[in-house]
Amino acid sequence: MATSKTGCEGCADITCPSTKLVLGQDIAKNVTTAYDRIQARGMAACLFGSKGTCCRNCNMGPCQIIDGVDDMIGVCGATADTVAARNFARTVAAGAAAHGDHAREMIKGFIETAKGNSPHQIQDVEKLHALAKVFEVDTVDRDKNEIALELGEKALAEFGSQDDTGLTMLKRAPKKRQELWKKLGVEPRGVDREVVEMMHRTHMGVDQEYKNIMLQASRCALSDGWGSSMLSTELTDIMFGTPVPRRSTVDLGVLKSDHVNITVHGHEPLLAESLCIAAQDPEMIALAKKQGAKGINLAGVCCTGNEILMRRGIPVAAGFIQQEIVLATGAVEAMVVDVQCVMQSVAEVAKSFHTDIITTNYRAKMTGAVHIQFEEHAALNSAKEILTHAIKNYKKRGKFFIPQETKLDVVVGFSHETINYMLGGRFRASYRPLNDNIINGRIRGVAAIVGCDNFKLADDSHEIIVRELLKNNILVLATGCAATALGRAGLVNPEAAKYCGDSLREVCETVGMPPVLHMGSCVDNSRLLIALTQMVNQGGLGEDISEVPAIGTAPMWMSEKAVAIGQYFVASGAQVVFQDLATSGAKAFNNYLLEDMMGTYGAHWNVAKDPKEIARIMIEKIEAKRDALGINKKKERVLFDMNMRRDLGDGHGLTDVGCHGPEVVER
Ligand code: NFS
Repeated sequence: MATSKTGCEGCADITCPSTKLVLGQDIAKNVTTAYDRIQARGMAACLFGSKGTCCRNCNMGPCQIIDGVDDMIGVCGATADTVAARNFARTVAAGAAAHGDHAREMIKGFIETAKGNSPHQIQDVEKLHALAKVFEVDTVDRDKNEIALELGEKALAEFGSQDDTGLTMLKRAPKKRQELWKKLGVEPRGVDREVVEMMHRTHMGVDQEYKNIMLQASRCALSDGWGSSMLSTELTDIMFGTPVPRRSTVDLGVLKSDHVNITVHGHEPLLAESLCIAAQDPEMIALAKKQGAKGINLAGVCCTGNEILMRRGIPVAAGFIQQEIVLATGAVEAMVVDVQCVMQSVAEVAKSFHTDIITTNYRAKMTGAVHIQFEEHAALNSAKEILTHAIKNYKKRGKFFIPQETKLDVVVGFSHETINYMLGGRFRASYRPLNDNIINGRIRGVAAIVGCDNFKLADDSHEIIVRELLKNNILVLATGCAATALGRAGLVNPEAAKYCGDSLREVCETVGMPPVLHMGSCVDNSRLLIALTQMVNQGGLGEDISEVPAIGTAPMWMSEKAVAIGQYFVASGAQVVFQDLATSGAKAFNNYLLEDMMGTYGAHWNVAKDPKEIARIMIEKIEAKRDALGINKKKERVLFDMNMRRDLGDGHGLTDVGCHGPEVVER
């Protein structure tokens, strides 16, 4: 039964006001949520499973391994290190497969759009041309759809590629990183191939050396970050528009009492974008009015929410941990879902209300849900059929409760392109000002806070980490449900500059930007790879991502995708901090992840549970990078007037945050 949880081992207190408000209502008293289930389970997690040493890869076992105990190795002789590495690598493969399958659908939709078979248009022609150049697609005297078709086909070919030349996007990485990948033999060759090889190598009796297993895990993860995820982000931007800063709102208060509320939950923006178009159709609006509603209110949940938030400013009602809570309001006519991060329990919660869960993808059905297949070839018709079903539920709505006061303003839409303009201005669009602000110490470094939320840590963990980072003048880039949680905490808008240390606050206030830049969904973590590369290419912060004062965290990771992301960050040279990893039962392998990987990639994994400790590690690592770059040395402070600034030439030594008066510059 719904409770305002008071804590149990294995999960944490609810601090989120909107969650507490909803669960405190009478209408929610028969609702069972993940909080209740965790409380009921207590600390029942299997020690072998949580430490990574349970092997189920053949039928001689399952074998539960104890590292260092001779008769507690696998029946086949597999050691704790081999088993934990195989389990970890399979997690990476599953995460990469999820991103890969999502990307494939997006590219197929992109091709249909180029052929004129969808309700969408190629919108960002500038980005289309930029990407065509990367893929060596001729753009001269060609129509945008012709270019898009060839680009889409080349992108799709990356999935089934069998040659060994490496994925096309790898060449966007810093030169030094590309050389390292080549030397290590971890350049991904085909998106699908790396997942298949990972599954093969972790099959019983194949790869039994943990470092070698991890080379393929890196290759598989890189095929996600620099392959499928990046393809998905870029082609989605071209088709639906590259995000630009815009205002919107987040949290349960975005639901409307007098509208048909439809939440869109999952990941693939083809469905969500089609629903957005259909919801504006006069025929659909008229139907809603006929049912007594004032209109149709679409609201996002999880990453599909982030996709339409970034590009259309559609509000996000909830992140991962609130997917049951949004239904417990009793105010949702339908939750439309596609793939990934949809808890099976939503069908059960919906039973207490008039709400329908509508599954839309043949790959993801659910007992108790209504299935309406979303047909790409007839996207608008499918979207209307789904909306019609939802609208007709409006009349059945009973008692409901919307915590109206929990609706937070956010400014979102920071693609890696936007950062150029945001800090560089229209005439000097580049990463130069960001680099200069890092070099002069106004911004100490960049922290990416990404991934899920999870019931294992307190629901304000993201907020606690970010407040510490901001106080220490670290600029935060956020994606996924982490970004939604930070939005709920009021940190994703320019007014949050007041929580920053003096120098970061000065930069944010001058530019008018939030200190937490929302960069999109989880596939959009690929934007972070490009942003880091731009920082390297701009100069002054080293020659490789591993030298940039930057670090990532997925403090409340839940999904296997997060581990794939963590591994592609590390293999790209960026350190990461996670709340835990299922590897601690294998000493040598665990040590390899947490320390020795540094020697291979210039980055390694870190683990810490306490949010303040996570922040401390991040700050410490960023300062260590600054020390290594030699930019932490005290510099002479000189008052520069405009002429002196001009003499320095374009960009060099300038802290171009938009001010035009004399300024103190360090040199
Ligand atoms: Ni990412 Fe998105 Fe959220 Fe985590 Fe799930 S929605 S792709 S995996 S839970 S951020």
